Amino acid sequence: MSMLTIWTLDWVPEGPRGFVRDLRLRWACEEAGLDYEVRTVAFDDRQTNHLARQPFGQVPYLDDGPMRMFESGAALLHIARKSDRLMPQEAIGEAETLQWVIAALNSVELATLPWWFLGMAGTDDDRLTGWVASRLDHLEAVLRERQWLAANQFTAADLLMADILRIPKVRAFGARPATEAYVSRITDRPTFRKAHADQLAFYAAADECRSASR
Ligand SMILES: N[C@@H](CCC(=O)N[C@@H](CS)C(=O)NCC(=O)O)C(=O)O
Repeated sequence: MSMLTIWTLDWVPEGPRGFVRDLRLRWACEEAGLDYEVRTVAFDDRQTNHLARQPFGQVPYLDDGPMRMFESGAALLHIARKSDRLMPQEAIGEAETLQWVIAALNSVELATLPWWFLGMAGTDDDRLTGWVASRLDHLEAVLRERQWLAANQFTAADLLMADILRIPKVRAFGARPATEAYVSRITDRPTFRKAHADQLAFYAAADECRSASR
């Protein structure tokens, strides 16, 4: 099996550290027990320096032998297909996992990300806040009834949903005990802790390179 290569930015400011989405892929590889390396593209001219690989000038993107992918959700599913620790191989479990991966991206992050972004810019919008509250309340009702989203086991869907929900502003928004227990349980996994620590260490080392070269 070829070594997976996860591409990310060679440096980012403090704010996004621990949240750059290469973490989703590092974490998935850790869960699946797959070998991977992390390679970088320059932060400084990121808008244009890798458009051939990621048409929006973003990261992460993934190489798997001759295969090239962008979008963290797509790359996560690609990795997940390699291991039943992330995606059950039987049809119903696989369908449930796919469904909840798309729900995480398209029903939860679709609301939380612009809400977070507008909040950072100081232009909160009450309608958006209400929409986020509604999505999180519905999810809370689901998580009150079960430990995992799909197939009665931890899957790529939990990895992704927890990664979306662990954003501090989302986590602090209202009391949703089942959701909080879910996020805590999942981010307590040694695989998450390793991927997270590795990303922080990677950018700490990048600070040193950057200050030495300036
Ligand atoms: N939908 C994309 C979003 C990727 C994304 O937001 N990447 C951020 C890092 S986590 C980025 O590259 N930001 C730099 C920029 O947009 O200039 C995915 O999930 O892969």
